[in-house]
Amino acid sequence: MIAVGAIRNDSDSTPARGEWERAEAEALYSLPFADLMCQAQSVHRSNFDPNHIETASLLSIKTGGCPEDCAYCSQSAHYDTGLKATRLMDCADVVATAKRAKEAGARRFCMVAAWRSPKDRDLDQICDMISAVKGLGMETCVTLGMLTPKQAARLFEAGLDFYNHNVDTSPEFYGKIITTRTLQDRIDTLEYVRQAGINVCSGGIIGMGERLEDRLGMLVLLANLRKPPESVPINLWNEVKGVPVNATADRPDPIALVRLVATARIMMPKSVVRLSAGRQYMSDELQALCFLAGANSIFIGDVLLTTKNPEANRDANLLARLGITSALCLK
Ligand code: SAM
Ligand code: DTB
Ligand code: SF4
Repeated sequence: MIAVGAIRNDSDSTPARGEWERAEAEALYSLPFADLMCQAQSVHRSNFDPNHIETASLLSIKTGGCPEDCAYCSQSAHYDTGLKATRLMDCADVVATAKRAKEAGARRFCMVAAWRSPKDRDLDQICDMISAVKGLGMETCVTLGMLTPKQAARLFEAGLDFYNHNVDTSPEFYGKIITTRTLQDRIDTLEYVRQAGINVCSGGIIGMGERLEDRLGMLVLLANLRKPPESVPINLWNEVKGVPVNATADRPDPIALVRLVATARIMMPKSVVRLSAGRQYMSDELQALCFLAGANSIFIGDVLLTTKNPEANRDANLLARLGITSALCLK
């Protein structure tokens, strides 16, 4: 078992502070809006080009029938969501989809499997997919569930750039959302990924009925990892029918989302913060405020995995009006 923040002196210098207290996160989050935005924008400008965002595209390479019980997810076999489970896609089909995503403006291609953890024989196919997608000149990301250190090393050898594995929520709320694997299981996988030399992508979801303390607790957890993740996806829960979250969730106040993004930016200054699921519910103005607050990555494409994303033209149009550059082009 690996403790959160157990090893602080790794070889690369970590500019993030790494020892955030929940009260500090609360104090930042509660600043007058203009002060919070000013601080977030200043941190953002010191670390990134504020007029550029990263574009990533998702593909569900193995959909549904998942043995985990994540209470928000359409793909869990524990709930009747009406989703048809599929087998692992062929490598050629994955590469053809990646090629189309590249042509549509995606720089990174994220291949996602609804698994608790990959079987070693599946990993052969996954490694082939990673090498082939990398061969197209795209950055690669996979999300396959929990890994062993050996599996992480194999993915690194195949040329994997990023591994996505979310902490999802705060330590306190976690047990209300997932019972089939622990938060520590997830933290262990993140550490194996880090030790293998792969960049870490980890974030979570808001809008599942959690409290503000849980949202900030999630940011504290991420910022205090041995090294903060290189990518931090912030997902707004995308509604799916038939899962337990349905009954409890209220969509978060838009200003609360902007405050959370700004707080994430300040707490993890070097991380790319991705405005992930849930953009379909957001106005252009809300997304613009999130970019001002320091979000600098989005998923593009009309679908995420099983739910909707804004259409390509709407995204291209928004970015053009904001003068934000990306690999996404206006059709
Ligand atoms: N099975 C793998 C795992 O859980 O690590 C990978 C796939 S899972 C779909 C990846 C992440 O997507 C989850 O950890 C969760 O944060 C996010 N996610 C899943 N369903 C979502 C939904 N309905 N709305 C927003 N985010 C969601
Ligand atoms: C992440 O944090 N968000 C992506 C990616 N990592 C794998 C997934 C979003 C899924 C949204 C729900 C769906 O489309 O099924
Ligand atoms: Fe399975 Fe991942 Fe969905 Fe959880 S989030 S049910 S592990 S696909």
